[in-house]
Amino acid sequence: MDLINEIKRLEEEIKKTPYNKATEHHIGRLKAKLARLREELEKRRQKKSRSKISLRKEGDASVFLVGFPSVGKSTLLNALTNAKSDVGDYDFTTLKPIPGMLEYKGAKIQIVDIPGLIEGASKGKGRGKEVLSFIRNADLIIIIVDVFTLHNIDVIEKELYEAGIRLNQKPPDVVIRKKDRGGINITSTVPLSLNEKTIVEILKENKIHNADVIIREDLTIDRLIDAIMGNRVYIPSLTVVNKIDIYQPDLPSNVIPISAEKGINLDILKEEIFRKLNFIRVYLKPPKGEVDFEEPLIMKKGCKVEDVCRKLHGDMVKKFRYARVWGKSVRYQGQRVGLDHVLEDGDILTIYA
Ligand SMILES: Nc1nc2c(ncn2[C@@H]2O[C@H](COP(=O)(O)OP(=O)(O)O)[C@@H](O)[C@H]2O)c(=O)[nH]1
Ligand SMILES: [Mg+2]
Repeated sequence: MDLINEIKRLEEEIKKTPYNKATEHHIGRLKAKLARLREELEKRRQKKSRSKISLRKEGDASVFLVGFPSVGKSTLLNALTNAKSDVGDYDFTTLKPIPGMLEYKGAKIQIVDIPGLIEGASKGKGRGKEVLSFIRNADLIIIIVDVFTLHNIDVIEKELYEAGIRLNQKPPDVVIRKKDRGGINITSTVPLSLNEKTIVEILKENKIHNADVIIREDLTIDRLIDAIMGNRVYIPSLTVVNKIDIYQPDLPSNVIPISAEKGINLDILKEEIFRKLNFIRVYLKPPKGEVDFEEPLIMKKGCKVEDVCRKLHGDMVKKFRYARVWGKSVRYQGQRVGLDHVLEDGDILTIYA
């Protein structure tokens, strides 16, 4: 049977089968097979069309605006950055990403207007596959719809999911070590809802017959398959509803209502972008000089003094003697710390080398 029909058949069977303890392993096997066939289809298609979309990433992070035509992507890009993207451009066939730079709290954040996304993209409609594989390069995805098309939030999320893009998820905490013999050995550090038979069947469906498997979360069938396939990307995302100047529908609490044209809530959006990227600002103070409040170093939450040293200079770590910190991360101001010290937003740092 040809691949596309077999995929359809599996999708239908999965939909029809009720999920319970007795059917769990059966569904597991079907889903694993489906994932494998989709992968195969994907590979065949990729041979035909390599993505020709390209972009020079610049700044501390790249944020992609993902939405259907006419929702206001170009308008938002122009409002947030120095870019001049054509508003009301009805040529929806262009695939050229248009970048602009947003400077916020000392961070340089590249915002990219991604045109050309249409429904059915993940199934290969238009040049949807190319667009979706390009979106995998984002550091943050902003899903954008307007007040008339709220239902498209689900549609876009589904397209991204089908393309192997996981939003606001951590990668599954699973290690699979393949071996030559010995069968499948499952160790878990937490109680699992899935039974062992299901896990084994899913692995076997993916031609893994001998392996040590270490599972550190109570995962679902889908996340186990994600772990096995290994080619998923995990990207944070925000959802924005544009054109609230026209009217204000009831909105779920996790979306940001804005008007790109009238400039409503854009400050909130910028702050959310900064927060979602896990950025913190670290201000440097030379041992005998003044604090540089103009240009903070943009680091990630959880970063250590050592990470700052690496960012500043390759051999700073070797020359490092100690550092002093003023700010939220220390108990008393000017505290002496080592390379392992974890910094927080707004900290002032002096490094003694
Ligand atoms: N009322 C209103 N119209 C907007 C807003 N943002 C964009 N538009 C309009 O919506 C249309 C499509 O905008 P555009 O930025 O080209 O959308 P794109 O296709 O997603 O890039 C244009 O006519 C814009 O003027 C907004 O916040 N409010
Ligand atoms: Mg546009």
